[in-house]
Amino acid sequence: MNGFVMTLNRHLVEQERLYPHATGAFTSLLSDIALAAKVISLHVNKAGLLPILGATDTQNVFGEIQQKLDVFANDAMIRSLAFGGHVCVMASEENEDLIPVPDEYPKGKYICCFDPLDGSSNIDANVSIGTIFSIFRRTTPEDQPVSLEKDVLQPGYSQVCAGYVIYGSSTMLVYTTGAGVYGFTLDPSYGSFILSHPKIKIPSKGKIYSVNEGNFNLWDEGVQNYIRWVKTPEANNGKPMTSRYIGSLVSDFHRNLLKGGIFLYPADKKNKNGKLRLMYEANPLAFIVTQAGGKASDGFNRILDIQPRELHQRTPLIIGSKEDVEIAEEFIQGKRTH
Ligand code: P6P
Repeated sequence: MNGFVMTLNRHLVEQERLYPHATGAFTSLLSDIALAAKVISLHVNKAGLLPILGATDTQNVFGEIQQKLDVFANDAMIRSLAFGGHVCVMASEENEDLIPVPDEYPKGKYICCFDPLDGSSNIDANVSIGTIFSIFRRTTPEDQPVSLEKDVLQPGYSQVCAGYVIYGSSTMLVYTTGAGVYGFTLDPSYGSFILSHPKIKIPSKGKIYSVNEGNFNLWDEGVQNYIRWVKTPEANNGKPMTSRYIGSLVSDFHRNLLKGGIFLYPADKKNKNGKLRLMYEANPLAFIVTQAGGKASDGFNRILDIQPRELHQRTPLIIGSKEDVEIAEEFIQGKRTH
């Protein structure tokens, strides 16, 4: 039909119709996240003009100086999710403890874990940044208090939805509910996310490797051997692979999702469990890449199979094209050295 655009809301309603017993709560929850994304996008894109640049004098749970914009983004996510009334608790990279839903709002059956503005150290340099989110369904009865262990610390394979928003040359929202990966681009003239990338599939083998090579001397030998190998003609049909590293997880991941390739943040002598967080970085991206035909592991185990022990748990992350991840795993596991 002329003039018909598939907006995120229309797509969600279309997906909801596939489930006769759906109540619409999930559709509304995703819309709450999309609203927060639009608010954050507006501020990210005006960061240079609004008194919102630069660091605050507060630190997050990791002792990282909070950029004003990530405090704003965190508040935007919390307010939109709490008001929407579809979550029973929230977890954010910026908050040490679980975030309860204020008593004045209804509580729903979902849990949302999120990194409100990943890569925020790049804000002042105008580098693309992103919001990452992961949604679980609560497992305990609604008349009982929410349980950190049973409701929140669920393994990645229990996610009912995962997605990210990338604030770049355009603002895109990419998500999966386990029935494929869909990408929507924000059209400011509509104020809506429009379906631009239906059924995203990651190439089985890529030409790009993405890692912070400044950590080379801190890595285990297996990782060092793999990064030596990617520079040999054997790695990419007679040529070395190409190095691309933005230093913003959502940007590096999104590029590889569309073009193919591998992103690594391995454990090292400085970060013994890696730097990235399981619950709101590795798990959601692992769900997405798996749905797109790729793979995500810590070098030994599927990310989605890891049983979380604590909210802000870190994990090594090897993620991207299936063949690339499997080759990297062989090196990391010592099964090959060249
Ligand atoms: P490094 C940004 O600070 C972040 O959390 C991710 O977005 C990014 O992939 C990683 O850290 C970059 O870390 O140590 O290479 O600067």
